[in-house]
Amino acid sequence: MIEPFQSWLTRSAPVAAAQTAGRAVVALESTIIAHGMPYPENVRTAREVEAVIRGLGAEPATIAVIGGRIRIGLSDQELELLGRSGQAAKVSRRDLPAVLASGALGATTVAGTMICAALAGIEVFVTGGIGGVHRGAELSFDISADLQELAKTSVAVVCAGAKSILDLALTLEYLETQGVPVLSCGQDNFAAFYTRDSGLRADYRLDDPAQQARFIRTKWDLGLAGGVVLSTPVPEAAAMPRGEIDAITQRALAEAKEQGITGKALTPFLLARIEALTGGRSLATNIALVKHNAEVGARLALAMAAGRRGLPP
Ligand code: PSU
Ligand code: MN
Repeated sequence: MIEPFQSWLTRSAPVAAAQTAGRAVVALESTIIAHGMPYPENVRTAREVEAVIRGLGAEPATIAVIGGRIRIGLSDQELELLGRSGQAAKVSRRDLPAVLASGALGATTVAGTMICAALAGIEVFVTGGIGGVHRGAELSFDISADLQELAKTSVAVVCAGAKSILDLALTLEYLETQGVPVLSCGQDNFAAFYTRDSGLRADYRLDDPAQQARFIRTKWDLGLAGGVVLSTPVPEAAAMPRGEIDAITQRALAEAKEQGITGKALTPFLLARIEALTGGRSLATNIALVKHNAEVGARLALAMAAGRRGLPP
């Protein structure tokens, strides 16, 4: 039977071929391209991240909404369009029907990408840093829809922790309440995006992709729907000094408050201000961490695919 959602989904030829062959596929988001980094670094990074994944033997599937279709796997020209247009909507769960039905251009967030990846049967998704509980959320109620999506949609999300503009302790509390396991690879603690160590322990440390895959498969085999976070720290050489990034983040947060920036505009504003205030160094860190996440994600996807085929991982 063809499910109704299938008519909204279009896979690129390489992604369709990889899935038919049971090969490893890694989903990638597009908000990071359209709203998370400036042009042309955004498009260059998107292509480099895809190349990292291909180099390890998995197939990248960058996801966006284009021309009234959820597109799974984009061409170079489509990556350019998203990175350059400045017009793409930021598409989370609530926005997906509007942007699809209208035929507008949409860049999917972590939440939006998880929904589309799950519809397309892709189990592993790589981003930079997930959204989370914003600082001062007790007054603003600003909690990223990414966390609710992790609670219900069964996709493994590989990240360098949650973005350090957030309240990371409250983000982990929220994930615990929602039953979302937080795995860490390469260290015991949850990563802090621009820096390696949040000072907060992840739930389980699993460095080996086969072990990560076994954990995730066990969760889903039990019918425990929902995502898994796999955190891995930015490579040492690319990490920002903790004190400096903390001070700059405080400043960017104060500017956002002064200028009344809230809602979906807040995270892109903060990332752009931090980039300006660090003279571009935070962008280099962001690029390095996404590429590293792509390596970890590709290895996980290969282990998941091997497990599906019943091979020793
Ligand atoms: N990771 C990055 N840069 C980004 C994002 C993640 O390195 O821009 C995006 C993701 O799409 C994530 C979004 O879902 O930031 C969070 O936005 P908000 O806080 O409005 O939920
Ligand atoms: Mn928000």
